[in-house]
Amino acid sequence: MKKPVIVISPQTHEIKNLPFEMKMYATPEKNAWQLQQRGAIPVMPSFLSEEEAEQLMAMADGLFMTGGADVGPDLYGEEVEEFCGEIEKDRDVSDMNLLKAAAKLKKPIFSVCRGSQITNVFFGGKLYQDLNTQLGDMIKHPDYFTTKTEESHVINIVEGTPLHKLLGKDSIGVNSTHHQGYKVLGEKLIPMAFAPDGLCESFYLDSDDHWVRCYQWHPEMQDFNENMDKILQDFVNACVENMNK
Ligand SMILES: [Mn+2]
Repeated sequence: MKKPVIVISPQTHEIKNLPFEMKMYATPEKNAWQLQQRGAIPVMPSFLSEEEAEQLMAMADGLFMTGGADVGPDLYGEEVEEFCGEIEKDRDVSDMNLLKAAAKLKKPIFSVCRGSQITNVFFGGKLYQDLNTQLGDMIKHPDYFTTKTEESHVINIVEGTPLHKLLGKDSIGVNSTHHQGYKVLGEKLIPMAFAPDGLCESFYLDSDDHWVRCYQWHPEMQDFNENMDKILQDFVNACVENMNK
């Protein structure tokens, strides 16, 4: 049976402890593994131009936007504040090109962590450059001391949203390794879940013909978790449906 092809947005990774410099395009193994074991063929390109991204997305059935460095505030019309983290400019450009192509061709988009933040920005949203500095006393979102497989905080799921329909639950536990967050959601983006401190943690695109689901946490890292299983399989199913259209 033919399998859906899913494009994974790449990041770069510096290999240390070599006698020469080596930078690689990379993605955590788990990103590819989660898609593959659910019946998809994951592919990871290099950073791409607008034209290249469109040609590639035309051959694919879905887009997985991965986590990583901070999104450049210039993309949402703000100055870089001192509390903003590391920015990878060429990655920002490539990510926006992939999103533009997927949106134009209406390929399903599934985004996690930084991927969800830049997806929000792509649709016209804005971000907090640092939650603790800009919002002060909140629950611990940059919870780097737990492993990503553990639950850091609860999220409350909005009734009537695709996530609520998918899981049939009002709240679940999620990991949390983000220090930035959605400040303003983009046009036609509807919140699906909130943290107990009121921060939006998930949204979808209000559209009949374009499947877009975004999560501030890392469902792909929470192994053997019934909720994350459903969230990930939901994406692969959307890609299969798109492939068979
Ligand atoms: Mn969080």
